[in-house]
Amino acid sequence: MKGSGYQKEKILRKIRAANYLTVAQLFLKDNFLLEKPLEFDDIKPRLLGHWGTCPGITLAYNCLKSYDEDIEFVVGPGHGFPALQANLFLDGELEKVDENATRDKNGIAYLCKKFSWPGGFPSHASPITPGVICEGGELGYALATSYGFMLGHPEKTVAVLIGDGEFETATALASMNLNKLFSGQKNGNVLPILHLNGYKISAPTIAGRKSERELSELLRGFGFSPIFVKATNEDAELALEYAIDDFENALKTSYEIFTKIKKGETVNPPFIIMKTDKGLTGPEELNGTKIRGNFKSHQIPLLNAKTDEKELKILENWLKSYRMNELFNAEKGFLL
Ligand SMILES: Cc1ncc(C[n+]2csc(CCOP(=O)(O)OP(=O)(O)O)c2C)c(N)n1
Ligand SMILES: [Mg+2]
Repeated sequence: MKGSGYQKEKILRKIRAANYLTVAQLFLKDNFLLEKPLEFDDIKPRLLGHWGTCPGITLAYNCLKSYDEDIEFVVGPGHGFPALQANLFLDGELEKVDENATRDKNGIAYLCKKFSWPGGFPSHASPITPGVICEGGELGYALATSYGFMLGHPEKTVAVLIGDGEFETATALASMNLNKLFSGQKNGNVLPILHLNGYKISAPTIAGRKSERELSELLRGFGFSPIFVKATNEDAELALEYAIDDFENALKTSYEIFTKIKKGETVNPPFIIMKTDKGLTGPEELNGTKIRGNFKSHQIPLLNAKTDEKELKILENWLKSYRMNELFNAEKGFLL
């Protein structure tokens, strides 16, 4: 993907639209634009999919896409497919290969109805996802795939998102050594991005339990230059705003390093640590149990939204929090 310049307001709007469409894919079988109050009948009969990783995928996707360099994006957490799908839909990439994915009301309905549905789209990234070279799904291979991809292509840069759970797999950890085998001078640039959301399926991650110093020293030991991007403000929208600034600076620093490497200077390649709450922008808690920033946001945070009034209302407020009416209208389409 090739960027068109860093315009923070634009990135924030796109992130809101993508997060809305992510939640809509996970939950809705009707009333996709909330044109009337949300009802039990609008909710899918069987709720499945992964929410927690999605906002981080969308943050990384849009910061990389907006940077003025040609960057390939490999997504390790393929279980966050609804986020990838939402972004590919909004960018018109899906419509290029699927004539039903029009960027209008019908296309939105199609996207949501067909997510994780027989004969429709799978729940995870898959070979039918435009541009996918690593499905995710089975965690571990994203970093190795990225090193393989840039072999013999000094003109290429590949940014690779690695979940902090994936980072615990033997394959991902062993792949951390590949920067010692492949020269970034003769090959393309690999930019690993650790998505430090602190949790895997139902437990904290080891990287999440390390101090910043311990994690930085671990990465330095593997021969990388660690750079932090933080979406950690209590207020989710402010968290995203600050993270976008951090991301732009991290990419500038990364490219300065890549330029030095290309000139043959001895310098460790960059490694971004993107720290976010798991399930950022999602519901904060349910019945006294923390959801945002906890493993409870990993899959479907409101499992009883089809039968429980309170959960339905939380879902409706969650969807409304993205203010989709400012981002889309039926006549003009997306206003992004
Ligand atoms: C090899 C492998 N083991 C287990 C799983 C099951 N699994 C699916 S998602 C997940 C947690 C991933 O956590 P993380 O990488 O931190 O991603 P996050 O959802 O937190 O962004 C696991 C263990 C898998 N997909 N692949
Ligand atoms: Mg994680």
